[in-house]
Amino acid sequence: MEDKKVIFSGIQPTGTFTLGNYIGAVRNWKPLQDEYNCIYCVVNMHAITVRQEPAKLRKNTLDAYALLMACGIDPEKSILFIQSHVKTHAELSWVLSCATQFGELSRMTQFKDKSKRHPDDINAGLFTYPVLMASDILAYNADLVPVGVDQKQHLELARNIAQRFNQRYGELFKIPDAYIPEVGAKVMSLQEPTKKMSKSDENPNACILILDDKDTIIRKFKRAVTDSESEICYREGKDGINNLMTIYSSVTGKNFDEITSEFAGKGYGDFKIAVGEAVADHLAPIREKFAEYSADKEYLKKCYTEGAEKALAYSQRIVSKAYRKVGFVDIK
Ligand code: AQP
Repeated sequence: MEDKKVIFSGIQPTGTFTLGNYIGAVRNWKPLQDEYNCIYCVVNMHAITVRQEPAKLRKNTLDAYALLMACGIDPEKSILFIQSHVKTHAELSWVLSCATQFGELSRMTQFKDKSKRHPDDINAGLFTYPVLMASDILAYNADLVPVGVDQKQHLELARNIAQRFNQRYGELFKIPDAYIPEVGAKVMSLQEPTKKMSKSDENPNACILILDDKDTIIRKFKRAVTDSESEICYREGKDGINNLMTIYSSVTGKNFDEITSEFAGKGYGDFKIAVGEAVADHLAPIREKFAEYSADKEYLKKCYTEGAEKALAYSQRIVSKAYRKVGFVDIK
């Protein structure tokens, strides 16, 4: 790979990506491919921190891979792979977990949220999830990590782990920076706009999936929870409208003042339909490309096999150094 800065990011195959995953993270991955060495991953090992049905996980993983390609990730330009194909992630994760404190992991809000949502399965993997995420990033010595704002806390922990390792054993890891978009870093649920939009939300009207058809998208936006006022402007307390403005701004490129002028004198109903149409039109080409890529199983297999080979070769160098630094004996 050329001597450019390195980007790493991943997405869980826990279902079809939401508009939140797309606006907050994945849409930003494509333009970065020209300027950086990009390494993108379907993080299926993270997905099993919440119970998954094996056949569904397998399908969701391949769909997520095809969806990333449909979102413009080019496996010729970037390293695009499936996490469980590359053993270095789990290997480094063990080493880094011995450089992570129980107290640090206990403070992670995602752990607290997911433990509440799955009280019958608060497994150790859910607790150590951020260590595996740190390994994903540090195994490639990534400079930048494009994520939604909800992942900022995990990224800060990855930085702390890297610093601690370097202090203990000598310089090895780069300290990665977050790359968070200005607009759309957190897309909220359409039904509870104080909560983030999430793939695993049980209410299907709460999130737009990027493979939803136009009618479904418009119907969900029409049902979006707003407030009892009528003015379309971005203001504290107007969580529902703020969220719709954020989404509309992300897909049209218009700023909040322009949106307020465009809809002056119009009602929430008109605005919701306009947002729905803009989103549906924006996502239509992704749906078409997804149908193409997911139908060509041989091509997909070739891409993820080559992606895994490149990812392994790349990360092996760094993980071997980490093994040596902690005092593990070389085999050759
Ligand atoms: N609502 C959101 N707004 C902005 N960005 C978001 N991301 C997720 N939700 C939003 C970003 O999407 C990337 C991939 O996320 P993930 O699949 O690794 O896990 P997640 O953050 O836990 O996403 P979900 O949709 O909420 O999945 P489930 O329901 O399975 O837990 C990340 O960069 C994230 O910031």
